[in-house]
Amino acid sequence: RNITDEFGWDDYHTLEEINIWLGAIAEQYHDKVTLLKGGSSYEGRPIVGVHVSFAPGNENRSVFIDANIHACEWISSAVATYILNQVLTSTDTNVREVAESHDWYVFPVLNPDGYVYTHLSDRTWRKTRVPYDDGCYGADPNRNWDNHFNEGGASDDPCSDTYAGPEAFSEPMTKSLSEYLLTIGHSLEGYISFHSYHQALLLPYGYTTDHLDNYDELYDVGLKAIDTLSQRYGTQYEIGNVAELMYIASGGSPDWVKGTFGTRITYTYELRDTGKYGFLLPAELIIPTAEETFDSIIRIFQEFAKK
Ligand code: ING
Ligand code: ZN
Repeated sequence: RNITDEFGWDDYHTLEEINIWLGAIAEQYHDKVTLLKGGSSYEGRPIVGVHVSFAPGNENRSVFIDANIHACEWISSAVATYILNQVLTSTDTNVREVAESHDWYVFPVLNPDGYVYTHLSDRTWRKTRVPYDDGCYGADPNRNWDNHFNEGGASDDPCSDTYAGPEAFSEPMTKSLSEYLLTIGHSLEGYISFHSYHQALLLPYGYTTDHLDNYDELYDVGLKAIDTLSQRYGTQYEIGNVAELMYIASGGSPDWVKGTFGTRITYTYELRDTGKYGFLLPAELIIPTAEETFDSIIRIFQEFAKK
């Protein structure tokens, strides 16, 4: 029996279930999949991911996918694992073409301490679990990266949900993951980060409304991607850079990746929905959300393959 069938996407999974599944995938596809530790958290949990490679020579067309940097955004890791499964098992020829012409790094849960906390104590917890002043915990791991750190859209208050942290990379999770990224970043063609919720496809930057060097091509391909996304269930997405479409937010992971490596294809998804359920998106919406998102991911890499 195929391990991927036992995992399933009709319910959300615990950190332990996700990590066991990743390990099983690495065993089942041992010639293609390598289990990775991308760093570790304050409470000592590994940040587990996988590297998928179908052919030697694909290294320079690598795509890094991460999710659940924010603990409560459960749909994000469900979509990331769905994508990983499709990359390995889909029999669709268009999917196979994109999947096998790239290397894939997939890290479904960047913030394991926070994720565990959302399962045990507070379903809407967002941040890390590092203890700070006033009995408050955690910095916002998407405000803690060393790129225009705390230059707007972040808080100095440890009790705030967007607390930047005492300094850039104060959080073991962002620090250790950034160190891992430095070892592979030069080879990345794509960096895709999953968040929820807003139904938006976001471009860097968050720290400034200035447009990045390849804004036009990312916007152009992004429009095609959200058109493809809408075709399956009619889900409407917005597109724009973080600072213009959402709000100023400095110290985010996409800004750091773009700023450090210049990664050409850099998108952040704000997945379903637009607020009806918010972070508590019902489990029966995982598969539709994942399907439409995966459709759009394939479109992005098809379009860039033509460029
Ligand atoms: N949204 C993101 C946040 O951290 C974002 C938006 C993306 C900011 C990329 C900066 C960079 O606020 C959610 N929902 O977390
Ligand atoms: Zn988020």
